[in-house]
Amino acid sequence: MIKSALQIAREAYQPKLPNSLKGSVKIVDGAKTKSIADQAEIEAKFPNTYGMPIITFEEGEKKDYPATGVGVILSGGQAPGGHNVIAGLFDGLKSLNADNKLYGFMGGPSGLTDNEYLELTPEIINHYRNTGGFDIIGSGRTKLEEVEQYNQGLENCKALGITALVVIGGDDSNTNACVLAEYYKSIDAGIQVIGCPKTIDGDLKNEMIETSFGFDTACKVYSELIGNIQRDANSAKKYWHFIKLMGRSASHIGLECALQTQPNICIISEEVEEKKQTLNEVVKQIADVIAARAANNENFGSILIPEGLVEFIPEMKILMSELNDIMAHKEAEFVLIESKQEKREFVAAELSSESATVYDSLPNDIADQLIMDRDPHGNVQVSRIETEKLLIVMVESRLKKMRKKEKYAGKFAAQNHFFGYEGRCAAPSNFDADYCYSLGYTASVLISEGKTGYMSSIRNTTLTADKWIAGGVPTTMMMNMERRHGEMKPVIQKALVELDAAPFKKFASQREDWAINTKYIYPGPIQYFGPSEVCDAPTKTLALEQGK
Ligand code: FBP
Repeated sequence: MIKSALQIAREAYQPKLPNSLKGSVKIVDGAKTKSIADQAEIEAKFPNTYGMPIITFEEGEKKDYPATGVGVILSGGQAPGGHNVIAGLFDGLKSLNADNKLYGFMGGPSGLTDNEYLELTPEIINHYRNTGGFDIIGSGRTKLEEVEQYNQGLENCKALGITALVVIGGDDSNTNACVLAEYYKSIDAGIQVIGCPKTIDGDLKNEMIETSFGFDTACKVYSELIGNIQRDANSAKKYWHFIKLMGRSASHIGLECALQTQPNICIISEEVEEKKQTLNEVVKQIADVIAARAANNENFGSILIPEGLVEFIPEMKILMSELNDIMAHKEAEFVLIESKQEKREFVAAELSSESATVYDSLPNDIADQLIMDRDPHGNVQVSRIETEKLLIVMVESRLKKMRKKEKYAGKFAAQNHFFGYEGRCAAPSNFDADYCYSLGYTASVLISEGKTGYMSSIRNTTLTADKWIAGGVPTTMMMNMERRHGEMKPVIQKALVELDAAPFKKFASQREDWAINTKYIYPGPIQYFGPSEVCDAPTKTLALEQGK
């Protein structure tokens, strides 16, 4: 493989570890835990893994550990730093016993059931240290949730001498990992299961999981791109840039990028829902800022739009939930229809009259995108809905009406962008490189101590890495009961943007100024070498959440 000079220099980077992981480790048990809600139901579903204590590590005495095999799985969308979780896990396992073996299951969770694996050697691992991507073993979105899959996985693990699995995934994958841990424990299978918190979306976080890995790097990449676009906008002074950002339902990415770049507008879906704003109200809010800037002769600007926005607009939420039901229950009839127009007519006839009116009012492209294939959870794939284009069309039409009423006298030309895939496989920032390596290393310690049903946890992440607190948190602790596919299920609670927390408050206190007065920040590219304040800083979200 031909490598760039940066890649070669980056390979030599030694990720920083918390002090407690630098030598032999002692496990310290904290108080017993309970789930964040629905305690009785969650305890009944997880009799073997509920209530376990939070674990922290301290420096300890050297111990001998028997050699074993461990399997690792990458699950879901890519996030910068996945390779470093595997490198940290590998180095941790080898430091415990040089004969330990690490197997990567290929292409996501299906690798476990299909018995597709690769033994990870030092040569392979070295090649991927501090690189972005999940290509070392690949990832996938197959869900492990059937007993037959668990038993097949068990058989495959036994044949390889594997006694522990590490699942690197988001909230759903970690929920499934915990169900697997519970099942293996209930049948005394001799396989531990440990999770690692991954997702650029930033929505897998709580008191014990301060951030999911990849969020830091992805936001820094998007912020660099937004900054570049803002500088272009401020130079040419002729375009409004509508920028949709990945992140699924939650607006964490949008909020973080807004804090880093100070755009003219950033829509936060959670606020739209809280205020019960209609689509027309969101459009009005944007058009009013455009008109106000035009009055100052500034016919340009930047607008950040979270990809999940449409799900939070009340009338669209109802429409999408009705569409999900129609797609689930009428799939057999629906797939036989060939033309897009007939498909639209078919679903429109099945909708309630209110939702049919909303559906009919949408441009055809958007109406088509709303009835595309669902994801494995039966939901609309929000990354494929071109909300940024929908808003441009609607804003343009509103501005025309405002012009007639002499409430707008500017020029409007728009460019649309969607940033998502650009940031998911970027070379991890120092923060993500260190955080991920520590998460993987932590998983190796949890395994050596016989733990199962835990997630690797690294806290105090706004301090320097040597002061980070490493340990394990029982996954059941993060769960509540939610309706999925018409049934109540135990799941890790997704973290949405909290409107009363410091990151949103900081944004809300400044956005009116940013809207009218051009106060753009141009963050520039991620720096890997140089002063710590430039290279190692965590996200603004994390810093504000921790009172920094
Ligand atoms: P995960 O939740 O699996 O980490 O994936 C995050 C994400 O990048 C979302 O932001 C986005 O909506 C989705 O994946 C896109 O999925 P796909 O990679 O299947 O297009």
